[in-house]
Amino acid sequence: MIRYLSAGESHGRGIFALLDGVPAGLRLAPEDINFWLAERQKGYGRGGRQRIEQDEVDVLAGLRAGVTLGGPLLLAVWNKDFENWRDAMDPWAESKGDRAEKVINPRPSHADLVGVLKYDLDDCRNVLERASARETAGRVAAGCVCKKLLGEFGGGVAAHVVQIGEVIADVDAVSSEKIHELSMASEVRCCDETASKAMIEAIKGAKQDKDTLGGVVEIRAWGLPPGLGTYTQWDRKLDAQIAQAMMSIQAIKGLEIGIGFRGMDRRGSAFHDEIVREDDGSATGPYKRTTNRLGGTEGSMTSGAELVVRIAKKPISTLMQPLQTVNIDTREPTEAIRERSDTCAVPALAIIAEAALAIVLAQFYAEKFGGDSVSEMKRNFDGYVAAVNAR
Ligand code: EPS
Repeated sequence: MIRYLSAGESHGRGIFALLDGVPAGLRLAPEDINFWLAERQKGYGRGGRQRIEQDEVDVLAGLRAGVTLGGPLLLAVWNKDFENWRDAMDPWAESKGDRAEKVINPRPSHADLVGVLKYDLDDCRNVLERASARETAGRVAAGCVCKKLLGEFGGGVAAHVVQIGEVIADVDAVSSEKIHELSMASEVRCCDETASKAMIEAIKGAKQDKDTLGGVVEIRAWGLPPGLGTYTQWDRKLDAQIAQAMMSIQAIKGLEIGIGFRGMDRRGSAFHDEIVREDDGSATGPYKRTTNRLGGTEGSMTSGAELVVRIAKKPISTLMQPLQTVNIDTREPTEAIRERSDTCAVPALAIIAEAALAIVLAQFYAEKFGGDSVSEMKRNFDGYVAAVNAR
């Protein structure tokens, strides 16, 4: 079973990802991870922090000569900004007890307020450091390992931005294999050129107005055999695990699989995907669908069709025109803290969500095909695909 856990604060020493259960024999190169870490830092609408960081992975355990050993992988992404925050964030330094240094004006919509109540803290910094989306650097590092594993079985994952604020892209005709190429040519990671320009204008406008913007990202995965996941138990359902992975990304407020909410004005006859048989011997099996409104899952298992997931990210809660809040010391009304932040981080979400989906899919591959070594998994995968194609 592949498990992902992370540790680390936004301005602490670094972000650490523990990826347990990766099979032995998976070949990795630094660029498999570093390329995507750098991509995560890009995107129009990012703030000053990304000029400080140059994220790179440091593999602390589980890898020898570029090949996984089968033990836990421990991945570190060191925070360069820690040096600027050493006084505030050093694990051993005496707290100065300086009231002015404490964050006591929680931001509406952030974890700040509920976090101090839940953990009995008197400083929102103790919450916001861990609640920060900086954690997603760890998720991307771990997700890149999982993407490499999927690649061993012909599986691919790609994500792109389909909405920022009021601007909605026209991307239904974009083939999944083209998503990386097209979205990387766009500063907002959107495959629709016209929409890209409008999105950039929208972000500029929001920044000028000291405001922030959210949006929607679509993630697609292809080359998946039918039958990953199960209908037999609630916590092993693929749809449920996808939702868990996606909704645990900071600031995500909505998710749909396939046409989801957008399809609810249709009758069943215009919604369900009809079944045909095409004997092409591929890993996705001989039974195809004439449409893909269900987004690649039936009964919470992959159907062999492309997996299509959309997630909605709310606008960032740190505003340069602060919203009303309450000072947790004086209990008086005040303005929320105004920390340096991003205007829009939806382009980065594409990279993060792609990685997060790869982790879930790798978990289900390991579950179905046995997870000790890549070679064993391949034998099991090939046997299963042959059996499915014989049906
Ligand atoms: C974040 C606040 C900002 C973002 C950060 C997430 O950080 P800072 O307070 O240092 O400016 O830049 O995202 C990252 C650091 C990152 O690497 O993605 C937050 O509060 O969630």
